[in-house]
Amino acid sequence: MKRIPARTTVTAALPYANGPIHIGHLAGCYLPSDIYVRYLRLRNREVAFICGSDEHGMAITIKAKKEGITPQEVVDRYHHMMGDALRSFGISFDIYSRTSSAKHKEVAQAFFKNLYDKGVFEARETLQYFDPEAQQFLADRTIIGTCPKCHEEDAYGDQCEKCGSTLNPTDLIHPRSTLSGATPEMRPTTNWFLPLDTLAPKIRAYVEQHSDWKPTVYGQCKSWLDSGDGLQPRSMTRDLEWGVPVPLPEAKGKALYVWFDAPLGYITATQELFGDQWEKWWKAEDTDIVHFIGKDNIVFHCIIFPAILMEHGGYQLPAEVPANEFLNLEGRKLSTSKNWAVWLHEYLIDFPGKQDELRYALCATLPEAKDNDFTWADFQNRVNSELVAVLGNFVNRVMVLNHKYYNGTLPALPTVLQNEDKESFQAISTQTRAVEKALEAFRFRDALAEAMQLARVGNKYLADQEPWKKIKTDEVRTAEVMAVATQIVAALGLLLEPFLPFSAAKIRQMMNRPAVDWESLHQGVLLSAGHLVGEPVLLFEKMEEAQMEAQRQKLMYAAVENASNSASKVLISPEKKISPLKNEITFDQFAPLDLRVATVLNAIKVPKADKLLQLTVDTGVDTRTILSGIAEHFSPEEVIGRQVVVLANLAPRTMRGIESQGMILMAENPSTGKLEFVQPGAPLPAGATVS
Ligand code: B3M
Ligand code: ZN
Repeated sequence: MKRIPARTTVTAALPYANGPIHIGHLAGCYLPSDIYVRYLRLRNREVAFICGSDEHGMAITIKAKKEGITPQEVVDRYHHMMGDALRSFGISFDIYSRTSSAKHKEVAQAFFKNLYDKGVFEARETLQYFDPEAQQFLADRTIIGTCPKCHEEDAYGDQCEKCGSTLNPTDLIHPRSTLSGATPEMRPTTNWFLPLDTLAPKIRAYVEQHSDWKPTVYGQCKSWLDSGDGLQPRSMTRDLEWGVPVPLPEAKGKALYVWFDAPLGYITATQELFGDQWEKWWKAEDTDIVHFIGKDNIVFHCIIFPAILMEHGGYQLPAEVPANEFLNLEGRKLSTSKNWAVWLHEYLIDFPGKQDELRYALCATLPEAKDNDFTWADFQNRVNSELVAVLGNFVNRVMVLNHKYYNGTLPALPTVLQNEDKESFQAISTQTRAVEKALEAFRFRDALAEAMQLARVGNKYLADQEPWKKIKTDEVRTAEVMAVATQIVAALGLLLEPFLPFSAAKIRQMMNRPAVDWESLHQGVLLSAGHLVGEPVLLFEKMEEAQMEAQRQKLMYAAVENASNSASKVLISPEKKISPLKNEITFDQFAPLDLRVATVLNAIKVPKADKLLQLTVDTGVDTRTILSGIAEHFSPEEVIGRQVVVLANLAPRTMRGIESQGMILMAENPSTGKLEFVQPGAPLPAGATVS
């Protein structure tokens, strides 16, 4: 048995304030942390739920540069938007703070000074890329160049997004600055490094105490520790204007590394929340610190942050780090830059008041052990066949019959329970235990399924007992059945609270029993005979196919529009190799060509054919397969969702055993030979003719 701590400090990763929140964020950490915190509160455990905006780091500087505004303006724009969106979905933070505050600067600088004064850091002079035009050192993300592995031309200094390799800026072939386009040069600079190599034994001892962490989390930590070179010193400062200034006179123009200051943001927020009562939330031995994050943040929360806390001393180290894997959307990686996302603020407009529907669908598909896919078809199915057909239907039938037969006054339970009554009634405590067990182990999908199981039990009980028939022959038994069924509804109003807070509140309102006293789930009877229930309210509505189709269309169009915007960089080349004009043709020779706008629905590589992609396209007239010799220029990922122009009446041709039914029009860059798509200037319905 795990110990029950006196209090739990729950944090959810501080989202970067450089864009709105999407469903990937929600599924990654905000929904699970909220479910967990709501549950702890229901068990009367002392808990603080801490979050805020991460307002430093390169992503924000880059965004500001792009838009010609200051980083502060960027974070001011998104900070409120993000906090509001999360709260609208019922994410019940006790505080949503931000790291650009004066208070946070104080906290982060004091932490740095503490470690500095103890001699923890190693000052190191290294050579860094410097942009001679912009007159500043370049962060990894502001240098792009050719990837040494896959030869993608726009790989970042820390990573190639095309092939996924982790890179150092010096690995790039032909590096260039994204600030000015200049070729960067190497200059010496001093930064302060956290010597993770010498701290490794302590970090290892800490990590190995937690072999009960989720296998994905523990495994990632172990592989960092056990990798060939082991842990390497990591710089905790950067040559950067935007950030918490390094509190040393010799460090002018330098800021704390964002991953030094961001986790300390949890501590700042706790101080803001509790004033001078904050310390026990981080320092008391009977406190558990639990970090909810996405898998890309594991190393920072399980290795670097604990190392910082250890070296500072006096702090508890994170007890649990229930990180999730990634959520995909309609088969593709969610991406802010590619605009492939479902944004929370847009969902709220398209589906007003339907936050629980999204919470439900996401919780049921959380990427707990591996990456998972969100699709609108699955969303619709979960809403219609689970929320509407099981939960909504059960609650509604009970409410309607209570009013019809008893004017809302609850009849008494049977004095002697029949077997079916017993089983259904006992399901309240059985399912409650199962939910508790799953939540304590951070298994949120299972927990939700166990809670829904109670609604299924209720539904089946009604279907078997058929009170609507029994009322004609046996009024006494009907009353007993309705009493049992109503107890189950009342239990659902508590049991579903962590997952579906809006609907659970409606159920409690219908039950005329607003309290959320979880422990009563173990005591059996929740409502006594004679209790007056409230009016029925609608819990869920069916999702129509057309609504789902509209969402898929919206996704496609947003991605297509985004792709055509970013394709507007024009390359100018000194030597143009323009091909000569072909022989003249007449209009009558041109007219038979059936050219159409089509949308690429899917793309895969053709096995053993380096150049070919097999595309599935919607031509408006039909969905067909086209083979296109573009595999050396585009990955399948880059092609899906694009609008293209196809020659639709070209005679089919079989290549590599696959019939190609048409041709995609491509333009060739005369100076580089790179192929580009010919696409409409604005999104058009598939099937639009080109002439
Ligand atoms: N802002 C990274 C992210 O949003 C980072 C988390 C900080 S948690 C202290 O993925
Ligand atoms: Zn690459």
